[in-house]
Amino acid sequence: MKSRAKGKGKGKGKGKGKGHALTENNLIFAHPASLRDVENHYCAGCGHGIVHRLICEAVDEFGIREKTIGVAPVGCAVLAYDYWDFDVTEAAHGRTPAVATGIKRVRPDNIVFTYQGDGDLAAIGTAEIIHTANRGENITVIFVNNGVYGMTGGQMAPTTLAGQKTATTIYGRSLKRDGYPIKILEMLAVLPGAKYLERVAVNSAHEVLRAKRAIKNAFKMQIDNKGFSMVEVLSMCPTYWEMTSIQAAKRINDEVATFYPLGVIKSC
Ligand SMILES: Cc1ncc(C[n+]2csc(CCOP(=O)(O)OP(=O)(O)O)c2C)c(N)n1
Ligand code: SF4
Ligand SMILES: [Mg+2]
Repeated sequence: MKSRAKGKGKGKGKGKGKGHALTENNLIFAHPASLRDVENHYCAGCGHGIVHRLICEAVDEFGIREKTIGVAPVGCAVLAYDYWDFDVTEAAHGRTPAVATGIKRVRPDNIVFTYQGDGDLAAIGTAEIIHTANRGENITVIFVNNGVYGMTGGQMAPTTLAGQKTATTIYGRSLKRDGYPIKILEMLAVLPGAKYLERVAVNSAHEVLRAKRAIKNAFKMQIDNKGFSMVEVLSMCPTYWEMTSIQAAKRINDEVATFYPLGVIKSC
């Protein structure tokens, strides 16, 4: 995530002014103003950095940097606040939707989003995501599904595919022993409070563009006060999939997206 901008200011706001809106000076690609110029701590081929950037592009393009508040998770993205040059707070594991609810209710004019992994959202935070969606909170959830607990060593997550080997399923996930992988968006779709649900991936340039469009759609729902919006991003964890970056990107197409279909699950 090193940019071509000079300097390596770590302090909040030090990166200000280095970035440009994508349309400025006829630029078609530039470092987003909301993305701070810091060293990337993610593994090579990890999807988190791409998703971080897409959020920054959306924030910049909507011109909402001064009123955006992110809620960072526990997981590999625990340091998300280091990358974003807007307000970010941290929540206990799985509780980001509850924290975001509180912030949005007190400050309804702010744009509030959570950033969560699949362990965070679909395991320890199951109750929070269901009730937040069910209440129809006007927040946006960015859900990064990489099928494992990356931060703690690659254990099975609720989203781990049948047969997938992880640190805690060394012979592969057994449906009989471990149950079925959870399709969170399809589960939330039955709740009237959930207004916009889309699943995307970040394993190719084409999918990244679609992911950006979905993230922008989700933020727009909130800007227009339409209620709960969520984007699930199928993301690579080459380290705990024990693959090269290229193999991991291919696995999204070959295996992950065949179980978790891409596209809009619900929009109203
Ligand atoms: C209350 C609590 N329980 C357990 C943990 C340990 N823990 C930290 S991150 C994590 C899983 C994170 O996985 P995921 O949300 O999928 O994020 P990833 O690292 O894969 O992006 C767990 C179980 C914790 N920090 N706090
Ligand atoms: S362990 Fe996986 S999710 Fe965590 S930074 Fe590395 S590749 Fe990304
Ligand atoms: Mg994960």
